[in-house]
Amino acid sequence: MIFNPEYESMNEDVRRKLQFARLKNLTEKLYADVPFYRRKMEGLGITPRDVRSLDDCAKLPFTTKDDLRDTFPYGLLACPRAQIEEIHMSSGTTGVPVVDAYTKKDLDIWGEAMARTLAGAGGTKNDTVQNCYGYGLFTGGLGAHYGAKKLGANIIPMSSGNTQRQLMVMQAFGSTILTCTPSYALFMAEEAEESGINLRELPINKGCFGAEPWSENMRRQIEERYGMNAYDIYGLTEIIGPGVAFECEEKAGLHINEDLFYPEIINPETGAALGVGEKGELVFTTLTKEGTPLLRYRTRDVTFLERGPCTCGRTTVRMHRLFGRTDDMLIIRGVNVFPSQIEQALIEIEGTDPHYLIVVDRSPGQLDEVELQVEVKKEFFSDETRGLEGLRGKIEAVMKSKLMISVKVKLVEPKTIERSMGKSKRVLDKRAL
Ligand code: DLL
Repeated sequence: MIFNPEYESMNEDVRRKLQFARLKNLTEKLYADVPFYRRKMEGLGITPRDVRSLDDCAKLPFTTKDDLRDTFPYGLLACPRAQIEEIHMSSGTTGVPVVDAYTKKDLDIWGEAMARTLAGAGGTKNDTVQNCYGYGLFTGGLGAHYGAKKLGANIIPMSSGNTQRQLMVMQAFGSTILTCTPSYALFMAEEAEESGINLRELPINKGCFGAEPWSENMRRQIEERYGMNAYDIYGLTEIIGPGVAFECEEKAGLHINEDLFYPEIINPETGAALGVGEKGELVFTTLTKEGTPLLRYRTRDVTFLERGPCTCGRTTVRMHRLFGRTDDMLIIRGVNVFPSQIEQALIEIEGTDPHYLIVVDRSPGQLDEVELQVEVKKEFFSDETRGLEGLRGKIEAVMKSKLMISVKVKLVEPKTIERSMGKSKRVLDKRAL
């Protein structure tokens, strides 16, 4: 079901007109009310009058994480403090606190964006959403909560953690939609199996997972273990939280709510615009936000955009599932490696679980060394050592051929790599210490 066909299935020309009108309005407002943006525009020698078409967005200044750090906490506020109803914050992987301050209208739009997301997964008012994203400053919990409310679904506000209770509630209330990080979904499945609960027999049949990188392999595992359809959902605190983009039942890229968030892809080194289909850094301009609107925010997330009709009937541009982030790209002996590539390579190797940790260190001889700790499936681990040695060699060979770097593989027993109830940590870079 398309939650809001008027906007989600809009004719492209009409949408571009709407986006342009909103962009124009936004630049005027920021120029008039936010000294930070007026200074930035003046620095480039432009005023809102120079924005004469949607493509002129490329003339506007970027906003970076450093800008957010420098203006923390209220420097980017575009409305009087009294109009703010709710504040969220994330310190993300980089430790820079980013703030989103929402007015009433911003909260309404957030609910709408997340209702579209849940509907994208096939959710309706007849569903019961078990929401295990963390409630609090993190945007996941309340974002999914407002979306489920707007959809008219029944909502169970679990927050993350207390897995046995999650499983009890899932059985007792017959939850049908699960919302949490993909790693927590897998962790819950492991606990369920250990407690003798067959998730496939429960009504739970769809899930909206995001907030961290995950792979097709993890999707397959979640779908099999729960007997559900698992969908990728994307968002970030700075832009609104979850609700920026979501997969529909086709699972062929994430539809961006582009009437609300205008996307661009740029070359992260030069800032130059890249075309549809070209991989680069994702940039967003918030088109309707009142509290903390952002112009051309550099997300550091790497993907490409796809236009063209989707069989679901939505006309919005789609982004490919994230390849990684420009700032968690590892440079190992000069070779660029994303953790997601390592995970992707692991998929093809039978006997491994999608739980891994990449430990990077620098040996006394000044060469970077990578140890890849990989969990082995229970059946494999109880096998004779010869089988394990073979598996280790196989993984090392696959890494070498796919990533062009040598990796030392350490096979570890099932459940030894730390599990996460929220975002999981995949890289331990000891070189920075
Ligand atoms: O994680 C918002 C969110 C909550 C999204 C719940 C989806 C579900 P932040 O804490 O600000 O916000 O982290 C944002 O997380 O820039 C990405 O690098 C990463 N991220 C979010 N969704 C995905 C995804 C929330 N589906 C940062 N795949 C973003 C990969 C994701 N990475």
